Amino acid sequence: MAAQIKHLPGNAGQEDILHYLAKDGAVILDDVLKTEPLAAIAQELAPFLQNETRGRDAFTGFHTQRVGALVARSAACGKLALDPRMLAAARAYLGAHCDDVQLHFTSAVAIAPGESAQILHRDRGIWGGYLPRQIEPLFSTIWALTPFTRENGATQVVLGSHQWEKERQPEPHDIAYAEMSAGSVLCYNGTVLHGGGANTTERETRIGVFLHYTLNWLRQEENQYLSCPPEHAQRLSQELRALIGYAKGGYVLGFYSDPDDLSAEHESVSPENLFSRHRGDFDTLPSEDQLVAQSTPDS
Ligand SMILES: O=C(O)CCC(=O)C(=O)O
Ligand SMILES: [Fe+2]
Repeated sequence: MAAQIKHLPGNAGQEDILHYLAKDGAVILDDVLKTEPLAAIAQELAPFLQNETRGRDAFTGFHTQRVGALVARSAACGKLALDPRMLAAARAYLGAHCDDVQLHFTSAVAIAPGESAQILHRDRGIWGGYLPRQIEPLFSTIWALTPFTRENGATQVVLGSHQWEKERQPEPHDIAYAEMSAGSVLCYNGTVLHGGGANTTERETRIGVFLHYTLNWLRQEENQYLSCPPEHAQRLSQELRALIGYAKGGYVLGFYSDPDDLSAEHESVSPENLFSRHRGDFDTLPSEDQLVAQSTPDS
C-alpha cells in the first residue's frame, strides 16, 4: 500500500504531533483554521498573488508562484506564525539545540495547473550540509489555504526519510501526498525528503502558506530584517517582532548599535530597543561558569 501521512484531529496535543514528527518526519492536523482566518489570509495575499511572477527553474517551478514577506504583508499570517500550539511544538521539537526558536521562512506557494513535481529535497540543504546530522534545525508548517489533492499538487513527503542514509533513493511507493482540506496544516522537519507535487488539473491552483521555524542561532532562509524592515516591524507585537529576529538570541548574539547615536543609549543593545525600552530577555551577564559551559559542547 502507498505510504500515508498520519492525520491527527485539529485539536491534537503536542505529544502526538511530536511523536509522528519523530517517527515519520511529517504529520497533518485536520481542519485547524476556521473560515474567517482563511478568508482574511486569502484577502490580504490576493494583491500579491495576482502578479504573473513564476519560478525560474525546475526547483522553483515554472508554474509556481512564491510570495514572501508574509509577516509584513499580512496581519493574519503574522497571527498564524504565533499560533500557540505550533510555536510550543516548535520550541519543544527544536529545544534540545537552542534557547528559543525564530521564524525562518514565510511564503505563500501557489502551484498552478501544468506544474511538474518538484525535485525531492531536504530543506536543511540550504545550510550547505554543514550542520551535523544530530541537530534537527527545522520545524516547518504548511497551512492549506485551498484543499491539497494528489491532482492539484499536494506536497510529496517520503515518510521516515529523515532517518535514512544520505544516499538512499525513494521508490515511487515511498512517496506520500499531503492531501488535506483548506485550513489543515502539514508539520514536517528539515530532514525529511519532500517536494511540491505535480498539478495535473485544468484550472485548480493549490496554495499553501509556509511558516518555518528554526534555531535562534542559525541564519534565516528569508532575511526578515529586509522582508520586514523596522518601519514595518514597528506595527507588530513585541512577541512577533522577537519571533522574526528583532531580539537577541543569547547574551550578545544579534545585538546592534545605532550608527547615528552619539549618546551611547543604543550602543550594543538588543534590537528590541529600536521599538521600546525593553532591554531584551538576555540582558544579564551569565555567570562565569555558565559562560564557559555554554561555549563548549560536551561532544
Ligand atoms: O510547494 C510545496 O508543496 C513544497 C515546496 C518546497 O518544499 C520548497 O520549495 O522547498
Ligand atoms: Fe522544501
